[in-house]
Amino acid sequence: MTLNVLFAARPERWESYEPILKSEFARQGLDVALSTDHPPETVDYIIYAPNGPVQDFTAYTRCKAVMNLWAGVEQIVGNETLTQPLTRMVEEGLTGGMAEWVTGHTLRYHLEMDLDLARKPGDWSQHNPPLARDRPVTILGLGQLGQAAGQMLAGIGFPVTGWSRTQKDIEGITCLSGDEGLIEALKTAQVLVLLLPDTPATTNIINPESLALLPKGAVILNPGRGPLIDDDALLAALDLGQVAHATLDVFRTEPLPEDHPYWHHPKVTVTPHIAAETRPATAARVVAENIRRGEAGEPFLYLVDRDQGY
Ligand code: NDP
Ligand code: OXD
Repeated sequence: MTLNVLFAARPERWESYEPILKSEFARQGLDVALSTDHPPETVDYIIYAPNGPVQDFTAYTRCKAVMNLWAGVEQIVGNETLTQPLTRMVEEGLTGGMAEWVTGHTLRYHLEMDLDLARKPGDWSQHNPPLARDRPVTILGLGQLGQAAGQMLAGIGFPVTGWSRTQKDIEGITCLSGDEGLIEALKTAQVLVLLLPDTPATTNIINPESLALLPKGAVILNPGRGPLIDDDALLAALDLGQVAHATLDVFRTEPLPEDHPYWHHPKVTVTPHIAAETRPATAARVVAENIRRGEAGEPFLYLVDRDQGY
């Protein structure tokens, strides 16, 4: 029987996804009619993006699963019209891209690259940053992305501590959990990376109290989600020098409004939610595998835990 699969991401994504999805469906032996406009009651699976056209799932009465092309699910996890299983995106392009972004921005601070980029002709002043082994990095969130970033950083010598809700055991990373673990993780963080999901439990986890625990002059990288940070508290910590610099990729409001203080703050680098992108070629494989699983009665990969919110 032909399966109707609805592509409900932004229309401009269709061109890059259509051919690769079709070839992955064929590779899995799936007979699929892929479209951006199947009538709702005929749809078997939805390929979804938070900024796409479908936000009310009520009419999709035959749908067996909604597959998010994004890793983050905060915009859909509480959607009461969604009663079907919800999966999120885990794929090697997204994971690799995030590990590279985190490593690149960590190295920027670690090597004090800004000093050399701003160097004027004739300025021979030398600076000698410590070796990576003397620059502890902490990652809040040890999921798919936090682990990959942590392992890349550990691979080039940084002592990496990670913190998660449940206790982990990951080679090369000192793993902590719980309230005491968070305090310990923050106290050593010369570079603090936020790779937590946006849930009620993680909102404003970076606040006046947690910022005060960081070593003076710590650097913050936030490729996770904007609400992890109490923005006023971060701005105050930057002004005091408690935090030396913050590179922020995600914000409470996106695009970041033009008059937001982050745009103009000398100690803030803004990147426009580009830390990691889902790559169609590798994402299509995951989507096709999940439809195959759905049809075979096997458990879906990367199911979202609706109670935990991620
Ligand atoms: P995962 O779900 O794999 O990992 C989430 C991690 O956060 C897990 O280690 C989890 O703990 C931990 N966590 C969740 N809640 C808590 C809590 N209350 N206390 C302590 N730890 C907690 O997610 P990913 O690694 O795939 O992605 C992380 C986030 O990155 C996404 O949710 C998204 O917001 C963001 N993202 C940003 C992108 C960008 O371009 N800027 C691109 C892609 C994702 P446990 O392991 O115990 O479950
Ligand atoms: C994601 C993102 O969640 O791009 O995948 O932020």
